[in-house]
Amino acid sequence: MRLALDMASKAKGQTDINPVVGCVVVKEGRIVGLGAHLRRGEGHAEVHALRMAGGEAEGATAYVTLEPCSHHGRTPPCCERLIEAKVARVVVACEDPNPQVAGRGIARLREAGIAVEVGLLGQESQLMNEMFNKFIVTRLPFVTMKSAMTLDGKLAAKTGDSRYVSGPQAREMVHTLRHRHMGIMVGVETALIDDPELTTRLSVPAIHPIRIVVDSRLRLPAESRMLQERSAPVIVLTVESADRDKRAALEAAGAEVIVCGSESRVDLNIAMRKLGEREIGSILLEGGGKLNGAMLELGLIDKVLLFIAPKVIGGQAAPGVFQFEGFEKMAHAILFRDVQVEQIGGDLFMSGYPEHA
Ligand code: AOF
Ligand code: ZN
Repeated sequence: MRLALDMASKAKGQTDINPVVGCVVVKEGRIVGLGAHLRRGEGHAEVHALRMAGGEAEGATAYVTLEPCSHHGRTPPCCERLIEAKVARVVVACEDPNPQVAGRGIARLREAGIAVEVGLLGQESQLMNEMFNKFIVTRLPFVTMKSAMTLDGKLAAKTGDSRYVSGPQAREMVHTLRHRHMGIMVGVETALIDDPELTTRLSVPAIHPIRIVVDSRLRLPAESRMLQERSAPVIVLTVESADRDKRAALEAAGAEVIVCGSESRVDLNIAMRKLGEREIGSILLEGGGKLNGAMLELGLIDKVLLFIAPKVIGGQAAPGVFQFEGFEKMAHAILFRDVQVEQIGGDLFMSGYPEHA
């Protein structure tokens, strides 16, 4: 199961809205087949592993990191493949939350007389697919907020300068995070100040996320680097009353403009729903502070990753990492659960999940 999990985790970011899954087939103490799901629409982990095992699968044990599917999706059901291959036993790390599966795969295997055990390294498997687990049930993207701040909670200096808050190791990690999310989202102010490309730049080729800009008044210039750099689509989220000429100019430059509500500001709840409808299953939120604050206040952030640089920049006008109206009592603060801390290069790295009331 450890090997199956390791194989699956290497495919993080490349399976679209599908989960990452690994499978190892073992017969009489030897590994006879290995497989991982590598791309949506292509073979599931079990199919690859069973093909490798061939006739050896008969009487063998299959270790799978996710419940074998029971439905006809883009590919046929894996539980039927396991039954046909006559495996004797299937060890499953965790159930598939997909409402089309949700226990039916396990039940089908047992019906066919196969011994099934569930739960081995289950928590690890669940964590590995936390984005899939949310999207497949809610059809809303899993939002990971990533930011780098100083010890005094600032994203940038009072002049707006932010190159760089964190060190090189932290910045390299950000590109791996971009590879692992389907979309990357920023507020228009960040786009105006930094003019970022928002692509994935690693020392090896990687996948670029769809770029998403929250821009109620369509201030994003059609000449921005994001629109010049065509390696991934650009979506601009705006409101009904946005200027028609600006909209036409952005569309001519290649952006897709999506209307999210009729108020003066983009309705972020509508935005998440519409992005989910486009099957954007995960979003890396890269600020700035106002968008971070608004998303947090609305309970739209699932996970926060924060690099904390051991430095102080000061300045009343220097932007803070979460900007919103705020609460009156410390007792009302938004809490984070399952907090973990480590050191990345010279920076502190914290991850946690905001608790929504
Ligand atoms: C498995 N093994 O390796 C994966 C599973 O459209 P499809 O046919 O690819 O089906 C996608 C669904 O199948 C996905 O939402 C999830 O429930 C399950 N993924 N199941 O048995 C695999 N990737
Ligand atoms: Zn399957």
